[in-house]
Amino acid sequence: MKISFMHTADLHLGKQFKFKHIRSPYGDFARESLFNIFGKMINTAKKNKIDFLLLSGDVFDSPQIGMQDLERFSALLNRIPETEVIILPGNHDYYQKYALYGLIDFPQNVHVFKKDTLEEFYFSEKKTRIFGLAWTKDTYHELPFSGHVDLREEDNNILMLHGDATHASSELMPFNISNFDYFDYVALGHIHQHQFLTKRIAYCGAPQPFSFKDSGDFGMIVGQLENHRLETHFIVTQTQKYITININVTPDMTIDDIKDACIEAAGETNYNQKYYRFVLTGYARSNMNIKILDDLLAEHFYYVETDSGQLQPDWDIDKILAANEENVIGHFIKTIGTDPKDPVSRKALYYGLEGLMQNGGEA
Ligand SMILES: [Mn+2]
Repeated sequence: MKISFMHTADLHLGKQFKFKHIRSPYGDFARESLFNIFGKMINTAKKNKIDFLLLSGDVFDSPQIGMQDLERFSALLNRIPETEVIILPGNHDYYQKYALYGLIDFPQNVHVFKKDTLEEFYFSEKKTRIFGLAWTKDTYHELPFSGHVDLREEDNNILMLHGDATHASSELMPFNISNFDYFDYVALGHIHQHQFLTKRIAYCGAPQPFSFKDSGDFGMIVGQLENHRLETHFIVTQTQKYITININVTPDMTIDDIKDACIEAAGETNYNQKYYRFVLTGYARSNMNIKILDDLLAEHFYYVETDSGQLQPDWDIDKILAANEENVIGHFIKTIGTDPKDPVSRKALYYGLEGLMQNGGEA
């Protein structure tokens, strides 16, 4: 029997985002974007008459998700009565007796794994068995499942797991995927970067990047199964992007020059929903108030922050000359002059010194 499915995980609905710009509304926007993407997924499921929506854990950022968020979530699932929705609790939203999402009445098409031993939901009309086990506490040193199930040839057999297939010593439910390669499809959650570990075993990844640590594409996996033949596609769903750019500062640059360098390096015309971080390295003139750079850039970007932690103050040329009187560095300074007036010579002095000092001069 032919079936279709959508596989997503790690939505972290309700997540509290923390940005360096704490007075800003960005956290609210980012949190709302997760519901927005989930709403679009629901529309996609409806339009394409998807048979199964697999939610492989960390759907909620915590088991204490608020009632309003939970009702929004439930109402969205209510829009796709023809799609069977399978929820696997992960480490962030592990199942507890008093977890709100375990107490509310979900629509009939919603099925939640609630035990940390292998359970299954069987959909006889679609000849499909979906196996999984819930997190019911926050740490698992091993998967509480041997890996063996007797499968029937006539069924579609899907396994859902939330845990770490990449680190055997993980406390977040490590497992060895080679134990599960006899399933038609294994829908994994937990790692936010999507990856196909084999043709049939995949992390769908988070639908949206969450911080500057997240690079690459974020989306979901859609698939079809028929007579154990599997076809899958990764679909990008992200609406936001985090971009980190290094800017090399030299002492000849004014604050406006640095601002322009940042804008030029970004090289985009549409900044909406893009989070920029500029990491400044090199040497700034000693009288520069770098703190105002954030404000100068703020007019230009949707979100911007700067990291000037690695930025060094400009050198005291006279002091360097005194300490390097007899070597090539001193000779270089004397050739160009300690305080050249024309910009080209100034640049030559700073760039040349940067190279020479890296090779062991005394500052
Ligand atoms: Mn997780």
